Amino acid sequence: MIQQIETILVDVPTIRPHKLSVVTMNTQTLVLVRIVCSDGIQGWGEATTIGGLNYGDESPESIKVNIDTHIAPLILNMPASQVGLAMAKINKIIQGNRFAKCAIETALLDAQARRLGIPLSELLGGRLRSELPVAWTLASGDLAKDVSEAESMLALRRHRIFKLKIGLRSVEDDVKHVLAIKRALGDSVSVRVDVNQAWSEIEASRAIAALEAGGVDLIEQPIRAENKAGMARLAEKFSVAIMADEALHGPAAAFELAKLAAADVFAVKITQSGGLTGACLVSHIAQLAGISLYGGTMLEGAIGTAASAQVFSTFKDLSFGTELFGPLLLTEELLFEPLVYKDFMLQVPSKPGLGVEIDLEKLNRMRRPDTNRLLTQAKAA
Ligand code: MUC
Ligand code: MG
Repeated sequence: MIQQIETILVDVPTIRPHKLSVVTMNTQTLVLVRIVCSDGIQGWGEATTIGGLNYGDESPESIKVNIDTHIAPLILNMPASQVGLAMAKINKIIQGNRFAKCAIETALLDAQARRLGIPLSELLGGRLRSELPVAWTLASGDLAKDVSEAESMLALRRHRIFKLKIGLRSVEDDVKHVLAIKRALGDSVSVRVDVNQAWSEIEASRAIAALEAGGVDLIEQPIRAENKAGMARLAEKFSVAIMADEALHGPAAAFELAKLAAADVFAVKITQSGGLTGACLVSHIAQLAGISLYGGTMLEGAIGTAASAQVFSTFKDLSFGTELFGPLLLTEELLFEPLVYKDFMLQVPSKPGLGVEIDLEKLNRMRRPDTNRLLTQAKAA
């Protein structure tokens, strides 16, 4: 039985300001969910977003209150091992709230996979790979800093794919900045841009032509998410890959984008997809439509990152790699054993469930005080 559901907010400073066109992040608020089952098994999930309400329409606080008030009561006392049934009840009654649903589904699947003694990937069709390429985002906004950050990542053999956050400055300045970085780093690294919807279609046309000529190999969400026809025109016009991110709100949006041929690549995110099974469905739609896949992030901590890795390990095509670097952007580690990044790859955890163990004492010290309850380590059944 599902006995207890707890939502926890943790504010963690970032290692440096992370500048997106929609917000500059100095802190990330992790939204964690813990589900305790009557057999003593616990599952963890995460519903972290970016910049309060700057990026999406669920904030950390709204996710917490909606889970606590509206979602958790629906599934308390339901059988913990019938994850599909619990999620069907939630999906029937609760509109929207994809991030909150993702955290709940992740925690239920984590608990069930632990119960069965298998990695979570094996409940999703089975992993096809045990490590994932990981991009790093250069978002200091400063050319010299971005180049030296990229060089140190290359020297550490941590990342050789770099995504540049642009869209804050003029199109001309952004293009100059990106091409200077591409020239400095050379042909052996992949340089990509994420515009986070900042350009008009006319600006995008002008900029993409220059970026394509300069060797940039992926253009992420250049224009407003709702302008799907515009995305289709850009994808048709340019040979450089155009990727949908903010436009990709789960399977229905994926189907619509595929019908319109509005992207060459999908940035699949577990939260935006409304959960792990939703993310798998998005990947199946992409596969059928001949759209390539990229494993996206909402800059989650280790739990959301491990959950994403479990999902992305099952994708047939993952030709653009992933950006599962969230925990590396944070100043604090909440796992007993951190996720392993080496040789430009993230190792997909192979222990049961998500394959990660939370340091509860540290979490209790760091959580936003909202309750007098302290977490206690549940005894294994
Ligand atoms: C986004 O739009 O992709 C992912 C990496 C990063 O730096 O920001 C996020 C959000
Ligand atoms: Mg993006």
